[in-house]
Amino acid sequence: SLTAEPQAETVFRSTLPDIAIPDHLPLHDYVFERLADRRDRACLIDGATGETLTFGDVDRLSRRVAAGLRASLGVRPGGTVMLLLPNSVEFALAFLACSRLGAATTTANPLHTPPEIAKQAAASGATVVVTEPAFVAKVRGLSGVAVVATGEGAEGCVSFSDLAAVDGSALPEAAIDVANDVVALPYSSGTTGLPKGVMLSHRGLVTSVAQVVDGDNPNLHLREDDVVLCVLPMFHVYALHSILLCGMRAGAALVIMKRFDTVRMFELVERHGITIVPLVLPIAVEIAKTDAIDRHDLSSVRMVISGAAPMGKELQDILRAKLPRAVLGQGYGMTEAGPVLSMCMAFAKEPSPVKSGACGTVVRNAELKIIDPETGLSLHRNQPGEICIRGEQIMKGYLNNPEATAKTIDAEGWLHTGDIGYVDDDDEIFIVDRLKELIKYKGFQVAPAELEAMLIAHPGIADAAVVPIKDDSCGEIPVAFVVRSDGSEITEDEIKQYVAKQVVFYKRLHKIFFVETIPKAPSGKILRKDLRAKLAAC
Ligand code: 4UV
Repeated sequence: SLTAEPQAETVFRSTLPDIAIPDHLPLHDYVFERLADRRDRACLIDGATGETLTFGDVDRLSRRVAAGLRASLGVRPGGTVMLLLPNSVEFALAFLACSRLGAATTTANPLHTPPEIAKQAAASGATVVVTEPAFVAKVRGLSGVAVVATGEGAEGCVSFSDLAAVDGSALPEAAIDVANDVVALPYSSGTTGLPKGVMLSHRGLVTSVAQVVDGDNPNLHLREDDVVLCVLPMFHVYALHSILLCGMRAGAALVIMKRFDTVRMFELVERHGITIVPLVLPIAVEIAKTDAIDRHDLSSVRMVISGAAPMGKELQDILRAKLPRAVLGQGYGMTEAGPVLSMCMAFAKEPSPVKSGACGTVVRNAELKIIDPETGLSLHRNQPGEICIRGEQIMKGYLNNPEATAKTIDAEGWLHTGDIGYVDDDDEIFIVDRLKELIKYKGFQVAPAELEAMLIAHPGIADAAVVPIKDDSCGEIPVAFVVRSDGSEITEDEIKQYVAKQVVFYKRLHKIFFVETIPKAPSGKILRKDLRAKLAAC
């Protein structure tokens, strides 16, 4: 009736009790909190050379790089530095250095094309780009941006080793407002539209790391004697958070691998006694397929974490058989969520049993609900709906984009993920579909809106829509429906090449379907569900 009380919401919480989370420490002080006990322990190991930095080295060098960025390049509190680096020691040092300065780091895939990089550099307000000599040519043309290059011989660049040679002992302590100052600014398209800067504050990231690795019974139990494989790209929030920051906070050592190679990875596991292997679907598929695994001793591995894209029960079962000594489970993250929403409870210090296909239980110190996307009302257990999360860890918002922020975080502070899932009787979360338009190729984000804008800009194309097709090894691949403009005879290959020239490899279109019209709602919104159904039918 009209006078009824509003219905009570069904809110899900961790099965672990809440813990005290430091709300006053900047991110670098939080990850180095126990430095005094760990100075001489291995922190970062370069997989290629075996070169090892201890926690003491990383602390000292990150102070030096901070002092160098400040003195030579004028990086100040509130500034922004872009990291355009593959996995490397320098990535970690530069990230921590910026945190010390009260500056934000915006991370990008070094394989991005120059226009993709230029867009992010301008939108984020970066005044410095740190990159490798091989990628310097991609950023030369950026105006108002100083370029720092690692390694040797990049002409016209500031050398990273010169920055690291600056005396760090006199670095003034930056006054950091932990609740508001942004420390990481990854780009994500979220539930709709183009990639946007996701503002993660010091307090937000500290909370998210603490939610998984802190407390007497941490949800993700990393120990000081753990050795964590870092092959996932640090420029993506999964590795930045759950490998680099969680690993350092827990006092574990990281073995840094620049690019993935199955046999090389097995060799590193043997050489360094790697215990924790975070991966994504395509790596899991490679491991499941290869016989090489039988020629290596991987018995040191005690935990395999999969995240960033769905991993089916079958693949999980194959992996479990190949790595019988390891606990296998999933984490579920989203850049905007800070990033971790849920983590497998079999990874806890006092583990509880989990089911194949589940992507964990909501992290502690947070609330999760499932809502009916039509009515917005919260749903009970076992009923699929949109997953929403609330807590100190979620993003502050999108940079310079209050409208997009308001569409994602509602007035009550709930972040709407655009993922469809349910919570079962044992509090485990299962993701079953995606409400949002985002496509995930090998765990990388592909924003349909970006490709659609590019397609429509071509004179031979009148209209276009980009949707995913499911794929066993990549998860999803982007394909396009295209309406040719009057008189246009543009071909599938021409369109594929036109896009491929402008975008990083994982955004390339794999198939073009020519159609008469793109189905749209009266509001003009593309009816992506209809297109996905059309693909499923053929
Ligand atoms: O914004 P994003 O690219 O973010 C991520 C983050 C993944 C993380 C982070 C920390 C972890 O410890 C970890 O295990 C994983 O991917 O993409 C967000 C979207 O990716 C899908 C889902 O649609 C998100 O909204 N996604 C992420 N994880 C899973 C997933 C999963 N386990 N299963 C299914 N889909």
